[in-house]
Amino acid sequence: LAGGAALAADPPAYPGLPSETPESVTPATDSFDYEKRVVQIPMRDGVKLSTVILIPKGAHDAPILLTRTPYNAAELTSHNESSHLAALIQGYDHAADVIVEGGYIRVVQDIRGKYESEGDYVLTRPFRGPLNPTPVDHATDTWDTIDWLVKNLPESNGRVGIIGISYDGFLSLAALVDPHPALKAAVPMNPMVDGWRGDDWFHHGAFRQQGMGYVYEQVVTRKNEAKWFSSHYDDYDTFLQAGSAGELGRRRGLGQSGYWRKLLAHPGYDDFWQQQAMDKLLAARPLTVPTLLVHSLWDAEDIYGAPAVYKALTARADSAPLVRMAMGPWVHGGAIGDGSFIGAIKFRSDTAWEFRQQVLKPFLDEHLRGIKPARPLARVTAYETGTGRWLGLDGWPRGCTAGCRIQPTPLALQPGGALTLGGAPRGGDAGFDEYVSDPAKPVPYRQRPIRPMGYDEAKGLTWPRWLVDDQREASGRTDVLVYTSEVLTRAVKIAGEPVARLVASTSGTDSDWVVKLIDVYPDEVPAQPALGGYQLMVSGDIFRGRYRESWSQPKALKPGEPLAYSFSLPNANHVFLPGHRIMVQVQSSWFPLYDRNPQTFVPSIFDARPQDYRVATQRVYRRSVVELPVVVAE
Ligand code: PG9
Repeated sequence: LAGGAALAADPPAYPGLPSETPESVTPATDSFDYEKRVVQIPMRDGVKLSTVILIPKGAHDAPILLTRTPYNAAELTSHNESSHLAALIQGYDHAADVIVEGGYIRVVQDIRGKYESEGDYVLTRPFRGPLNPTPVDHATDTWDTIDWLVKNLPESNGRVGIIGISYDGFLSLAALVDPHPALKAAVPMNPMVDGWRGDDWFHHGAFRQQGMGYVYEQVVTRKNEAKWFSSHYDDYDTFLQAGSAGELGRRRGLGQSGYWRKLLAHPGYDDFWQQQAMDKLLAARPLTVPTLLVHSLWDAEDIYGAPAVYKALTARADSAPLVRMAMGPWVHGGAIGDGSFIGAIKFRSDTAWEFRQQVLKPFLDEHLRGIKPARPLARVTAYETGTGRWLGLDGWPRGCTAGCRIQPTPLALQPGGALTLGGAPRGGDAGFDEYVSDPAKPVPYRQRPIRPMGYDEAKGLTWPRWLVDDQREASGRTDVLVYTSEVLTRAVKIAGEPVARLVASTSGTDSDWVVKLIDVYPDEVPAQPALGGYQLMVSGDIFRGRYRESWSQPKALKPGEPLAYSFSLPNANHVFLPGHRIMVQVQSSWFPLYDRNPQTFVPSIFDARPQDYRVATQRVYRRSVVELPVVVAE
């Protein structure tokens, strides 16, 4: 013991064999093609935000490209340790090729309360107003940051762009609210826009419970050090065993997260959600900054956001001319990666590279570098899935540049699992198909075992691509209704949001309805055998029955009564090719991505007790249709 005490107070020195570790180390950066500066930028309330600035060596008159993030600026600016800027920024949240080719000064900042920045963190902090009584928000923080950058970077040309994916796409939208005059371009990619209607937290009121781990890690510590833990290899078991999302939250100590308490308090579409929906906020003011929205057609996280903002902004004559949108066949964030395939689905080319070179680069060149594009960028650049070609359109939704229009056309659910496009339902109004929805055996949303949300193919975390999973498993279940068309003899193109118009009853007092629109490949596809009979979902969504009459005031359903449900499915720009068939699947759970509806009306499904979960008999009536936005010649 005495020896140990001496050791602590007076560490031994061995002059004959001194330590090889210096007191501090200075990286040798002479060969680097960039200079890295890490600065603390003061905000108007005195809080300092940590900001990493990467300046190409020898830069002058260089434009600045800013990303604001809660995901660790230091890590996002060191994807690889390298003397080359391109390697450093190879990954989230960069379009490395465009940034390096354009000579941009790349700036990535920790938002307040995260990682090296001071201040408090509030997840998707609302704007100043009833939900945020402080003098600061993401609009003021972006303004203060840009002001500092243009005054303190002599290498810059004074023009700033903001870019980011998902949360950072939301932050790019936030920059548009009272923007700094030096902000000349914004590129919100897959932005989170409305957490209730169809982005991260709910879809039409059904809670996306696999995001609970995100809430925990993101909120309970500044540096995401406390980790959500697994209890089962298969998330299906984890969530089923816990019962309700509320109960799982209790078991994991999630109540320590302020954001979780907000989710529990706001299951419906109340002021909390409406007042922070970015499309609504941006529609209330003229847009003054050229904006390129980027949308992924198979976005597993924010499939609602970008087109909703496009719609809101273009509804204003003063904002519309400044808005552009690109939509591609990508997963969430896929526009910065390899866009030649998603899982088994291959495209004809690297669509993400094409977007970056032909849309993103000229857009940024024009607004940040003053280079006029060879030809003006189309209002909307949309990839047509099925055929595999890019279309330049003058708006969205549009079927073509000229000579066509969109005709809403009913896809009718017919007896015997038939499906017909156009024409009336057969078999009389009273006909229906029936299934039993058992909350003890909810329909898995993908093949089990179902791993958590995560982006690591090498570790089997394939969450981002689940929307292109083969739907064959589901179509074989007795609790999934399946309707299939004849083999198509001519192509059917859709552009826009399909609308599910169900007439359905439940024997319970609450119910979820999932509607999936599927492209069924030919029985055999010799060029890629695994695609023979593949059931590719091109659009699909869930609706929580209690919100049938009002999204903010849930109401019990009348048992056994055929009731009308109408809800939009995500945008598609797809051609069902000759030789393919169209399929619709209807089911009442999509588990464990969405929490189970107990099928008994309770005040909040977060608090449903085990005895509330009851088997229900579901009937889908013949009057039900999926209305397709079919493109027809004029
Ligand atoms: N979809 C993620 C997210 C955005 C906003 C809030 C919470 C989560 C993201 O990828 O950033």
